[in-house]
Order: sequence, then structure tokens, then C-alpha cells
Amino acid sequence: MERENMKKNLLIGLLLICLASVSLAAKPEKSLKKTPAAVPAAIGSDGCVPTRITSETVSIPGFMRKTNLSGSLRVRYTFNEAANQPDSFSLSRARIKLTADIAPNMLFLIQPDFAGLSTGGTVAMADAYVEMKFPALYLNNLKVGQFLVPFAYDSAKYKTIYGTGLNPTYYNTMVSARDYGMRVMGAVPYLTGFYYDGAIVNGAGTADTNKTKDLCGRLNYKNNFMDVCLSGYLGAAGTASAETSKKDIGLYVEWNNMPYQVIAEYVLGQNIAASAKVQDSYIQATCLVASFEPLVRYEIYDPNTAVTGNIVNTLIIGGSCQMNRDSKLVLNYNIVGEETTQINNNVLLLELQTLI
Ligand SMILES: [Ca+2]
Ligand SMILES: [Ca+2]
Repeated sequence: MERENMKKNLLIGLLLICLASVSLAAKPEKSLKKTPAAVPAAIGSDGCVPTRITSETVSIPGFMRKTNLSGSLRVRYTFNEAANQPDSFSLSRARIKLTADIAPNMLFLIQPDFAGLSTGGTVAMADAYVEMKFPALYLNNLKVGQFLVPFAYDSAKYKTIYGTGLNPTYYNTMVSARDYGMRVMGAVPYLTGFYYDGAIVNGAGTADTNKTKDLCGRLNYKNNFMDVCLSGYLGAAGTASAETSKKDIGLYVEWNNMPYQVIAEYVLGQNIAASAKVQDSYIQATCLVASFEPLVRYEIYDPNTAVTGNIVNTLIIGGSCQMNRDSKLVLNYNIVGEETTQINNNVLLLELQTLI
């Protein structure tokens, strides 16, 4: 009898083991499984590729499955006409961008820029924000963190080279190009073709120095040919004990009719410290011919409207050549004219721009 029970228990045990094996085998595998054919043959320490790979499971961590890594590198050579200005190789951009889908309508983005290291500076944070996307047309995007400030022409669309004051001169002079805060975008209700882009920010482009939070934004009318925009900035500069109010206004028209594009812009306001009233205007024309896009721009910049004889006019003649989908060569010659006494300060810039 006892032997019978033992046999019975043994059979039940074997049956349970079989059932457990089947259920484990049937359990859905969360990690991505690659077939031996999809797995690159690993080279052994002796430099030989193993002749036979039986099976291999590659587990990709969850955070990697929802992340995306990209980057941009811009290598520049600057020729200075000024005798006391050395010519130099440098990086104008060396960014790694990491984005991740936190949820279907939420994005994480962080983008440091290492370019400052090429000129003895430090690593800068280009962008760092959480972006929420909404199906509602009237509020379809919200960002919190550090981002491009929505004032004047969208600097992400410039076709000239950034840095050393050769983009429109008011850039990063009138308003911090990037700042910390909250930004919302969407369509204007009941007005077809009108869009808004507004933000509340610290105002200093870094930790705030006073109690006031600055308001800025754009109101655009767009169609297939035109992008007309009015933008404004209202805030305060200085420390909490000595705040100075700051008001800036900008207007631009972008006209697109392939292969031509013309941009005209005017801005009037105070510099970031609100210590001088600044005025800038320019017109730029480009024409896309196959892979080449010649460019001409004329800018009139007044760094302090209260002072006479200090206006600087810059004529830029240049263009770009799209080498492949992700690489571009840009050449700009900047003829810098002073209002009164002329200075030999023209600049030629050559830059290779790449993306990954
Ligand atoms: Ca402030
Ligand atoms: Ca000059």
C-alpha cells in the first residue's frame, strides 16, 4: 500500500514538473529575442569567429527601448581680417541629444553641448525639458524645463552660422536665447491660420536674480507662402532690490516660394541687463539650386539708440552646400561696416555641419 502511495506521489510530482515546464515555456517573453541569424557573430579573443552559435537571448533594458540618441557636430575655421585676432579652428556645436517617451503623450529631452570646451569654456546645457503633447488643437504642446525662448524669429531656422555675433546680432543680446520656465503652443481659437507660442521664464537665462518672472511669446499667421509674426517680451532685469523693467518687440515676415526664401525682421528693445536700448533690422534672401543655397543678408544693428555714430552694418555673402542628407558645408563672408571710423574687422567663416 505504502509503495503504491509512493508511486502515486512520484507520478503526481512528475506531472507537476511537466506542467510547470510547459507553463514557463508558454509565458510571454518580455525581452526582445533575436534569432541566431540576427545576432552578429561575436569574435573570440583569438580573433576567430565561432563556427556555431547555438542560441542567444539579448535582453534590452526597458529604458533603452523607449530612448533615442542623436547628435550634431559643427567644426569651424574662422579667418579674421583684424590683425590682432588670431584665425582659429573651433567647434560651434558638439551636442548629444537624448530623448525618451515617458508615456504616449510625454517626452523627456536632454541636450548638453560640449562645444564650449574647444574655446576653453565649459559644457553648456542646450535643452532640458519634459514635453507634453495634447490632442487639443488650441493647446497642443507644453514644455517645462529649459528651452528656446519664443521671441523674434525662430533661431532653429537660421541659415547663417551661429556664434561670435554673426547670426542676427540681437541674438542672445536682447533676450537670452534659452531660459528656464514653462512654454505652451497651439492654434488661436476661431482664427484660421493663427498660432501662438508663449512662455513664462526666469528672465536671466539661468537662476533668477529677482522676484519677477518674464512673459514672452509669438503670434504667427502662416499659410503656404507666408509666415508673419509679431512677438513681445515683458519682464525685469537686475536684482530683487534693483529691478529694471524690460520691454521688447519683434516683427518678421518670412516669404517662401521654392526655390526662393526671403526673411525680413525688425526688433526693438533693451539688452538682457536692460542697460541700453537696442535696435536691429535685416533682410535675407536665399535660393536653393540643386544642393547649393547661396545667401545674401544685410543687417543694420544699433547697440545703444541713445548713443550716436555706433551703428554697425553687416553684409553677409555666402551659402551652403548639402553634401548628403546629414552633412552641410557653410561658407559666410561678413563685411562689417562701422557708422563713423572704419575698422578692418571682416570675417570669413567656413563650417562643416553634421548630424547623427
Ligand atoms: Ca526674473
Ligand atoms: Ca569694418
